[in-house]
Amino acid sequence: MPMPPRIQMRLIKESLIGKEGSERVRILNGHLAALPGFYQGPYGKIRRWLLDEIERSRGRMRVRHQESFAVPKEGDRQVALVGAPNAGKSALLHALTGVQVRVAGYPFATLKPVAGLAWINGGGFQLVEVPGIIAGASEDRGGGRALLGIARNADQLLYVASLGEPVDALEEVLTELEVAGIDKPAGVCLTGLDLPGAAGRAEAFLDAYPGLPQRVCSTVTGEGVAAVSELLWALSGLIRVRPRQRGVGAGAAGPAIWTGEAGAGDAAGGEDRPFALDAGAVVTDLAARIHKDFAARLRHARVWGPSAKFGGQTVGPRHRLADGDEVELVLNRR
Ligand SMILES: Nc1nc2c(ncn2[C@@H]2O[C@H](COP(=O)(O)OP(=O)(O)OP(=O)(O)O)[C@@H](O)[C@H]2O)c(=O)[nH]1
Ligand SMILES: [Mg+2]
Repeated sequence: MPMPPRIQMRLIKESLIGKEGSERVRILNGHLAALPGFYQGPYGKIRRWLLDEIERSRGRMRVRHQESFAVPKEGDRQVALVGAPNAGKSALLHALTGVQVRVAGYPFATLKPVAGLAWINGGGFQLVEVPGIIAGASEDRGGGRALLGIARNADQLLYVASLGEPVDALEEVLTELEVAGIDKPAGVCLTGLDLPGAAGRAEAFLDAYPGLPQRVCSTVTGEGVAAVSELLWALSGLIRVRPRQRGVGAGAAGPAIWTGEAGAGDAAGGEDRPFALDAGAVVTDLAARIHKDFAARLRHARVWGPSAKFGGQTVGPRHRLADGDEVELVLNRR
């Protein structure tokens, strides 16, 4: 004689209190086996709930049992997108990189890190969505240690918070990273600029976190997304250097002059595509970046821009470049 469904559901829930992981799944499977074989009505409902709960418990197990989520680095900088559940991290990742991810109006839609590559001013930024950080993450709550490990491994952080969520949601996340001792160049992206009352709410965030550079955007309309890219660039400390355009090529007898024509080097994508280099980079670093042979063939360079004393100054391979420079490389012929 089966129990009334409501009582059965209550007993099932009671039996699950404090049970996690494989033990929880085992108990759920036990209930499933003991359930009267109705697929409709109240017992059908319990059956579906049990099946869903098994799925959810397995999902949480995958997160918890993963010791490390290290994402191999690509590009010039790896950026961890860190925030509370439902902050808009996936939507932002999609807006910045075009990568297809699950965007959903419920928390914990993302359970594993997801990465995408964004090109900003000629620099490759690998954005990694860290699944939602909850209070207690630094003590491994919700598999928090592995999640925080992603942020620890990244070069810079972008905190993500929604203008539709309480201002405190971000506070919890910041606290967990602080407790975990993670300190990187960081900024904040507030999503939901299209929501009613967003401007006023953005001010409340600004007041609450004055120490962090903040940008607001809408992943729905795209407004403000470009400014978020610029923030990532500013946090990176990279400099951008352009190949100098020339009207005429070098004579066949003279040295080869690289002016950035498409096809001149493996990495030269277009006519005046900038190259992103680490601050402190010298002319040889630029040459090596453009083509693997160029550093060895480099004779000297001519520079226009902030690092040059005058436009077209001839400089040696060890000349230190600056953001906004234009450079012409003079190479020995092969
Ligand atoms: N109106 C509006 N909604 C947004 C914006 N950005 C994200 N959302 C919505 O916010 C919800 C959560 O977005 P997600 O990108 O899935 O959030 P998440 O931080 O990845 O969430 P988890 O992976 O579950 O931690 C979804 O319903 C999105 O459609 C925005 O700029 N404007
Ligand atoms: Mg997500």
